Amino acid sequence: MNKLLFLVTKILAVLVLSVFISGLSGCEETYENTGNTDVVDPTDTTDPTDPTDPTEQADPTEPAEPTDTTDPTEPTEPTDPTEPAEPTEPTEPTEPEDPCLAPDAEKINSVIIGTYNTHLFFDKVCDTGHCSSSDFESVLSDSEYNTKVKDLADSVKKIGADIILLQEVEKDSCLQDLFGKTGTYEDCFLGEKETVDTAVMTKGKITYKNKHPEQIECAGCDGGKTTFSRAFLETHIELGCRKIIVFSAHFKSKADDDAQRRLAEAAAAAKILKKRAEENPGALIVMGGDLNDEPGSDTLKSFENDSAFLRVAAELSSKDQATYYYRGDAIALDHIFLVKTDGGKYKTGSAEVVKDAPSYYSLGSSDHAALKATFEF
Ligand SMILES: [Ca+2]
Repeated sequence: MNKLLFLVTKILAVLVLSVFISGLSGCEETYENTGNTDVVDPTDTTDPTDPTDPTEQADPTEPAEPTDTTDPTEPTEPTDPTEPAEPTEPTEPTEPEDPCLAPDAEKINSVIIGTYNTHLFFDKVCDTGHCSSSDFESVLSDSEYNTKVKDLADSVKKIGADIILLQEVEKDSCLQDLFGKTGTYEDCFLGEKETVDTAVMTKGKITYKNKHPEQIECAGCDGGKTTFSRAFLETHIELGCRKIIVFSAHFKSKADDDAQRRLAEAAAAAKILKKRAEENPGALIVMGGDLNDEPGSDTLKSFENDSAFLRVAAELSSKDQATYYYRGDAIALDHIFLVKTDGGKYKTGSAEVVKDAPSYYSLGSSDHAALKATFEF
């Protein structure tokens, strides 16, 4: 009985071992045939690597069948007309639009324009090489320069213009310091040409600048030509959805006089202003500055005798027009002219000389008073 039990146990052990050995062989084949989980018959003698074998299940190098998991019912159809190819085109919507072109754009109804001769607004460097007390250029100490900048900023704030036209500014750094100290403007430009120059500070944005360095007609000059003595500074300004063209002028001084040149400057300026009005009938066009001559003079007649222009201070008494005190007389040397267009008009009664006191004809550290006026659209 024990012998029989031993024999049966032995036969079973042989069978188990046989099954175990054939199992090991199947793992190898299954591994080689990646993706095919069928159990390989251990008795099958067919070479699994033979590609001609019709019983071959899956070539591991053939990716088509097992890797294709695309579900044909998935909504990846690209021909759907509702699938928007349009929104990917960003050029149209991102194009910057001028907000002033919108029907409900807020436009300003009026603007204040002023002019102010800053009086020899020099810095701390001797740029001409001639800076003695008898020379034109002076050199300021640190504290003198800081005082000058602060004083001019106070004066400019007192004038309270949206656009201020300046004269006698030496350098762009001077203008930048005044611009920063004043703190109420958004753009500025210096018409650099001579030792001291014309400039503009404005709210809004300057879109065009022209210093007018060109030759101008001068009947009384040698060769019949001359130039503006300082830049006849033209700037185009966008402010409150309005187009405003301003000119800052500083004609030839009567000290070391050259009346012919001053006359030529006035005639050339009038010509340029009328041309701009033709080209920009919808713009407000204003010229202001130190024209170094009085109402009724030959210089001023270039504008006063032409119906294209309006001298805004003409409605004031001669005393109230005065911006300068010269040898016992209060005289008007600083002027603002409107160039008549459909783009804007002078607000009657708004012209005002800004000065330190009624009996004074100057403002702050300058030897000139300022002039300002309001224009309506
Ligand atoms: Ca200097």
